[in-house]
Amino acid sequence: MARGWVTTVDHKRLGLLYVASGIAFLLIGGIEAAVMRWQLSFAQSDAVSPETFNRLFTMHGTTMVFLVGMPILTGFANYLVPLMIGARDMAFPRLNAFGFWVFLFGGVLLYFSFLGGDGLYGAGTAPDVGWFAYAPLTGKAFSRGHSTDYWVLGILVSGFGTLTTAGNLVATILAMRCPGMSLAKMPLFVWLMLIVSCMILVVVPPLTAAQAMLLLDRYLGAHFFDVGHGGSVVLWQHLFWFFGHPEVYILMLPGFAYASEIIPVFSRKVIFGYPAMVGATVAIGLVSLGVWAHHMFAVGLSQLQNVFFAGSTMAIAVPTGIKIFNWLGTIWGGRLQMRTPMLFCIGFLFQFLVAGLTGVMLAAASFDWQLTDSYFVVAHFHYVLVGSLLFTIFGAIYYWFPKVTGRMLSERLGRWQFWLLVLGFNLTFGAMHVSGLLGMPRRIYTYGADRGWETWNQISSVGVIFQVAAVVIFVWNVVRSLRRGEVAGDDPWNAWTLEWSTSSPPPPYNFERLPTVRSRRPLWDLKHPEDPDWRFE
Ligand code: HEM
Ligand SMILES: [Cu+2]
Repeated sequence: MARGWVTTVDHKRLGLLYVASGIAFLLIGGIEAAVMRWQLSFAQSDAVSPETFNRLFTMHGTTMVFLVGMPILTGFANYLVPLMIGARDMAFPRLNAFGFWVFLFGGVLLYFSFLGGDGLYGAGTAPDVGWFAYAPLTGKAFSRGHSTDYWVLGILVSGFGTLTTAGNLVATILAMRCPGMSLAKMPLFVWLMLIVSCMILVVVPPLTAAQAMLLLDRYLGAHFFDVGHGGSVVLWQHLFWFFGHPEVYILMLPGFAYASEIIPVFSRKVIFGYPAMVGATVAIGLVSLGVWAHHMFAVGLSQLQNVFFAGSTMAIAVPTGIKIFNWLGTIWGGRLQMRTPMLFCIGFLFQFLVAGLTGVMLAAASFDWQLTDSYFVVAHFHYVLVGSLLFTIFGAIYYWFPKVTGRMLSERLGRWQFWLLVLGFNLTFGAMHVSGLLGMPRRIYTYGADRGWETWNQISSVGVIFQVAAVVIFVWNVVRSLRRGEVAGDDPWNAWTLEWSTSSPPPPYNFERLPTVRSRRPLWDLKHPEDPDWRFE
């Protein structure tokens, strides 16, 4: 039984292994966040030492981005893309398995840092340089032990797995579609996974190259980032953020994909503006490669450079706005069914709007000069990564859980989870905007009682309690539903993409006979051959 999961090359099983690993790392990253929030709840607190706090935010940020966001998007893509395009598996099943185990090995290696090494300050040698590991902090002069090496090797190795799977997805989507499924008939989910995979293939190698340069600096006497010998610390920032900013879209676009599949089904309408949605995604993919230095407005780039990157960053709001407009256009006039997947998408729409607006504010270099490295920025990216991404991930789990397991998750528990998460999330990160505007810098392990930040930090920490309760209800809902959830049947939501044409769970070979597709709603065509021109139910 267990052996089957270790040796599997089946895309569905590998998809589930990715998602399960991502959720396990989410719980670990969540515990790290809760400990930080406990430390920051009171002024002058010494619940944890400054060194440990540095390791906590470094591991939290690194885990959430590389070991939560990445595997969960890869897992959903792995499970759903072959089913949605009418294929039996990915183009390269063995490479797919290789990709997963290499990814997991990288993640475990990163966490081995807590146990290994020189143990200078209690928490082993977990990395303490922040998730973007700026030079010269990462040089041997300031990072003597192996903590930074674990950060470099853990991400480099897991990144290799991510790269192979991205290549596999591109090959699968371009070469494995069933008869009749032209690019213009692909589900939006598949389009977004194609663009995300292309972005991964473009931006992960520069990060890998920068990490190799850092190892050469640390062990073979190179000077890439060593200003004393003609190197440049700003070079690291350019290389890291050339990866880092597209990375946040690599994380967020799958969330857009989940919403673009869920919102139409629960509005009983087709998506508004399919071509514009595809176009906007391509635009986001391209423009996001040209905004990276908005993370470096305070580094001392030239006026012209700052103006260019401020402009390009504001420009990305246009295609993103088109997407929000099209989701609202889909909901407008629809017969809404407020089931849990839809609730999470509605929550996403509101919180993503807040994230987008503060993003546009921070794109103005002069405004960013006041707030860069403050809790206003921490609030902004958590409205993206938690308020938007995590909400769409929960929506996606509630939507596709019946297909994967054959059982429904409890709607009642789902609603409790949703409303507790909305309350907790907005308390935690809403209050952080104020702490930031009041001047609280990020990455400080404590602060003076005279700063006026304590109340806002306590509101943030109380919010975490509600978030923890929501996650506990989620875990209980999954465990309970796996055993005695309502039987789902093949197509519980009356949807129209091909994964719902298979049994729940799908058979190992996916399709007895490969389907033939003649529209963007292949399952609807099968269910309603008499009504080829269906638009509204
Ligand atoms: C769910 C509850 C969460 C809470 C309470 C939380 C809390 C925090 C806190 C307190 C910090 C440290 C801020 C500082 O000292 O600078 C932080 C940093 C960060 N968080 Fe979260 N976080 C949560 C979820 C997430 C998620 C889901 C993601 C990404 C998917 C994420 C990504 C990050 C990143 C990238 C950093 C920056 C780390 C650094 O400065 O190196 N967080 N978070
Ligand atoms: Cu950015």
